Amino acid sequence: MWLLSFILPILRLYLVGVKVLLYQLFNKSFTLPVLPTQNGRVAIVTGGARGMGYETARHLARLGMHVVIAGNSEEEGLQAVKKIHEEGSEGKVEFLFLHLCSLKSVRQFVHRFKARALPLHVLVNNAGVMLVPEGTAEEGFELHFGLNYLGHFLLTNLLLDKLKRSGRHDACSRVVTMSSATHYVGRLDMEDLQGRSCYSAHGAYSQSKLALVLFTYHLQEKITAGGFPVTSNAVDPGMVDTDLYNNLCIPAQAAKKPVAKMLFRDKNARPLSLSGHVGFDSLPHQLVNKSTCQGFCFNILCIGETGIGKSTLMDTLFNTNFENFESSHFEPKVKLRAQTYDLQESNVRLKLTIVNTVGFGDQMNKQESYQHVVDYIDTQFESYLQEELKIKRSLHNYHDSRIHACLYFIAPSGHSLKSLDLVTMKKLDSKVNIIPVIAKADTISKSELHKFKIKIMSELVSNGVQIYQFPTDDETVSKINTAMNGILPFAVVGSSEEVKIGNKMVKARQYPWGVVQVENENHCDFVKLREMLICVNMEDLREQTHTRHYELYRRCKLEEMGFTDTNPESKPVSLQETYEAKRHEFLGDLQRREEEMRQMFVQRVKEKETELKEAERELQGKFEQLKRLHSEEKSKLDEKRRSLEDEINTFSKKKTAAELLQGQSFNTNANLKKDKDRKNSGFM
Ligand SMILES: Nc1nc2c(ncn2[C@@H]2O[C@H](COP(=O)(O)OP(=O)(O)OP(=O)(O)O)[C@@H](O)[C@H]2O)c(=O)[nH]1
Ligand SMILES: [Mg+2]
Repeated sequence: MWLLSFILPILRLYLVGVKVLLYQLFNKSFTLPVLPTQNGRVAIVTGGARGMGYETARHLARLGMHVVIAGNSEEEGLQAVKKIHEEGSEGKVEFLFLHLCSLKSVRQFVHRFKARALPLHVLVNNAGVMLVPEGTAEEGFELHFGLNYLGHFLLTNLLLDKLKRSGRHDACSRVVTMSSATHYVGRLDMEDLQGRSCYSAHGAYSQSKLALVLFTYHLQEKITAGGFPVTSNAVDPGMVDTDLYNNLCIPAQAAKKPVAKMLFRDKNARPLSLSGHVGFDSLPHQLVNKSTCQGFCFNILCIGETGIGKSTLMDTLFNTNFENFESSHFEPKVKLRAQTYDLQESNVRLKLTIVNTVGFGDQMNKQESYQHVVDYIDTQFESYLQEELKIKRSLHNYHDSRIHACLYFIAPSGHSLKSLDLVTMKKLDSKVNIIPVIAKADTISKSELHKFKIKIMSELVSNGVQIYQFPTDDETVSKINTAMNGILPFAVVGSSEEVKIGNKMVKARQYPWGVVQVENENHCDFVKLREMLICVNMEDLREQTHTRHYELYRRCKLEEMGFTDTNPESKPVSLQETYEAKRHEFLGDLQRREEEMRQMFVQRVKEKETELKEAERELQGKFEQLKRLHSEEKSKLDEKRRSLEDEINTFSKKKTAAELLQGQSFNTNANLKKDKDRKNSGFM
């Protein structure tokens, strides 16, 4: 009997072990999925200083989590912390002492952790012992049962309030308990849980793992009943090459190395073992570091009529107060106002640009409303293209102003989309990622909102408007993104006010009849929008902008400039060939135009020559006529002169004769006087 209860657990355990081994050998090997970053979240990993615990802590830290390694060897723990830091992990890592063999130590650990006032999002119950010789924990419990199960049971229960408070319904906190396939063969001996009547290390180990699985299920039931944002999970890691297997029987120990080799090789690659650490496992990390160092940029365009709640939503989304200017309804045309802010969360820097449409929809001519938006988006693409085409490019420090996400604010009319909404979205859907949102969703009832959403989506589909679809090809986010694609457009509420609900201050809008909580998913879709836009799909939005929208702009622009990838016979042409062809075409064109100009010049010269000759002839005629007139005039004058000269001659002659006559008569008179005087003197 004693022998049976000693041997049976051994047989069962090794049988399960062989089964797991065969399963792992003949099934696809595990590849680590790409996980979203976990900045600002906190995890505790028990036994995180080595083995699976260390790998878990390391990966969580890489994802940006603040990781607390809980372990019973300070030296080992601090070394693990140092190693993770040296890898340049994103998150903070620290060590806290925890001896799971002592329930007192568990309480002290929880006390110390709670004193830090940190939230707790993930608790990994990883630490454990396997097949250790008979021994007891501090309070006298059998070692497997005490450490593997009771220690974690107490730890989880003492931290449960923290986990409940830190979780959100869209991002639950988690308890992850490391179990094992051996729980299938575990037997709970309720009469003798400590195995005192007949100790079997194998039986005790299987029992502790079964207890953990039962606890996990029970905890999940309790959480579900209470509606808390926490999940309780049990994990079977399968066969892992760690020190935990050091207590296996000797034949199993001997088989460990070759089995590990078989299990952990990549089936497609030619294996080449490295004799030491080379370091290329840090490649993904180098990429993360580089990106973090450079910082990120994200540009949001808010399109919506004046006063629809654009600025309030932006403030609520980023939990800050951006510079806001109230717009007037009398803008003659739509203006786009861009403001850039440098934000920082953990060690990630984000250059955020918010572009607002000022006066959108206020013009009589609605084309005036959307055309400026289209032009703005194109201008940003053009600037990027110009930078790309420069010989000396500086794209690494170029401020990329291309719009990554366009939040289109739909008025909460409950009726249908306005024609301006449809036209604008249609004009923009090939240029930008459009995410439609129903603004001020607190002003519309729940049933109306439901119908309104359906109406909007059917109108978008029937008008062929392509809005942004959250990507579903990445399996880590496909589930959530598929669900979110189904509830578009998001009905959002924004508020800068905080209202006290219970003992917490929350963002809300307060009305005489009640309070609308912005972050309550029963009240509006704000949390979903924030999650989708910022936490899950920000990188995809950036990528789609570059690979889809900008690519389309670039292609059209280059085609406009005459560049093509293929010639008319659909054969590929290189840039050099295109350049040569263009140059040839240009030179031919130049030559033709030169010839045309030359001929035109000759023609004009001839025309001018004829004109000149004509003018010369005319002038000659005029000259001849003038000459004739002149000679006629001259001969007339000569005639006149001659007659005048004759007259003068005649006159002179007459004058001379007259003078002569006058002279003679004077002389006669003088003689007569002299005679008279003489006579007179003779008488005296
Ligand atoms: N009921 C309700 N009111 C809101 C909401 N969001 C904003 N408001 C109010 O609407 C008014 C206008 O909000 P803004 O955020 O300035 O709107 P805007 O679109 O930025 O306005 P302009 O920039 O001037 O075009 C303010 O009184 C806000 O308090 C909401 O979700 N629900
Ligand atoms: Mg505003």
